[in-house]
Amino acid sequence: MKAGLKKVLIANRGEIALRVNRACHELDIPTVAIFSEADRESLHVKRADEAFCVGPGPSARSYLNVPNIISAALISGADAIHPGYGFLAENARFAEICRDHGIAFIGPSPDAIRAMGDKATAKRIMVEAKVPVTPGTDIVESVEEARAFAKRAGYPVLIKATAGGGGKGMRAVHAGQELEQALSSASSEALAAFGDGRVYLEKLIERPRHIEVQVLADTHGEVLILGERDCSVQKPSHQKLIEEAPGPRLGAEFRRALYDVARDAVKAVKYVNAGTLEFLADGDAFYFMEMNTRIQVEHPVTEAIFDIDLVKEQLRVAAGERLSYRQSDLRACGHAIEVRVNAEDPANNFAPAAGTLKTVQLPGGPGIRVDTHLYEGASVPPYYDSMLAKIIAHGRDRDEAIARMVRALRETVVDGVKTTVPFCIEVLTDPEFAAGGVDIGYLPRLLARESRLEAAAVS
Ligand code: MV4
Repeated sequence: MKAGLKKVLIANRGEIALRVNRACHELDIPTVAIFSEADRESLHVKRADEAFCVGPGPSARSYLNVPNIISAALISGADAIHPGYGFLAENARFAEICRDHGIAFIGPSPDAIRAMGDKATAKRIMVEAKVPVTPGTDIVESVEEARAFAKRAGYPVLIKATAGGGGKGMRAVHAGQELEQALSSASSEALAAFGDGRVYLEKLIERPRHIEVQVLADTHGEVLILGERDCSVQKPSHQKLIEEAPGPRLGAEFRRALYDVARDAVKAVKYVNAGTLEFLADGDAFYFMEMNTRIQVEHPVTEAIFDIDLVKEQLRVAAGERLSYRQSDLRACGHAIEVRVNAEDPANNFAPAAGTLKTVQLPGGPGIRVDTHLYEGASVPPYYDSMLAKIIAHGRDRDEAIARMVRALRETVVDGVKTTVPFCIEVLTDPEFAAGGVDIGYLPRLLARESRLEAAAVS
């Protein structure tokens, strides 16, 4: 079935640009790539039907260069832009500019992006929709207000920047005497990073899991809940390293409640296209954290267990068509795990590494999907994020998915830069991970344990 889009400009690079290109070509839609001067030789440029250079290496001058990207769309006659993730994907103003130029932004409305981008506003909307949120305040205007909440809720509390998300501008506060200083430093950090220093407070949930729900909605009122992913294995910098679907060791009751809430949330935001609701899970309770208004890096684990192509559905929705599934058509099957292969050194705080790739041997075989722009001889420019590949393992159950992933990681050879592959093998073969249901402190604890062992070995 052909989605009613004439031509799609892909406003991104790397594996996600290739991912979008594949969905377009399966639907017979011609594609336009954009690239920076550092990406001339990239696969996403070769695979697209046309390509435009939009500026020099640094993202600010190329992949974030709105006038050049819009010009490329207009010159090529593209009637839609897929933003991928990162870059302009959650920029409400960019979505508006697309619309004002008669170009469909493949994502939700500018209003939904804007509302969810402001974390305090998002929470307010969710409270209104009876979605459970972490006990907390709206924007705090004074230290007294913050102190009153902390007294009521009890320490520890967490200061969050409303313009933040993903952990930027966050401060945990364990006692009253730290509060004033933490408020002012969180606020200055947020002001410097986002141009918005407004902060709010929440009760700090200790040792939660990160559980997120994939949703998909069309312009005809159909809402699909595509299960959950557990993304608790995150680096101390809040970047995800390993994600899986379904979430291990969650009860049927928990899931039912979570999906009901997710449906209410989607309707409250009048959300259209693909999105993700992030929750903190604490035992039987869960609390809305934020909503990501884009396709996410880890979407393939959901695709694996539901046997669905989320990006093709995004294209259909953007063309005003109906989703090709109903909720009753969808049944999760088996278990999927994704590992991010990053050009970074886990032993050195995951410091990113740039360079030229020598040997590249990617895994395959039963249950393995590899999404990557890597090839032998490719350069890894210093300008962009360090993700080189995603390996996704699907099995009948979690044990089979883990066994397939470990086997696939052992097949993987990437020479020329340090990668996260050996470290991910360690995690996947760790009995604590194998047991399932680790919390967000798991990876930082593992790293601390390893650096202690390291220190003991050299002393
Ligand atoms: C929290 C929390 C504990 N309690 N909120 C991290 C990024 C941003 N999305 C919100 N985050 C957190 N919010 C309350 N009230 C702990 C985190 C958090 C976290 C959440 C998910 C995955 C990894 C994390 C690592 C550190 C902190």
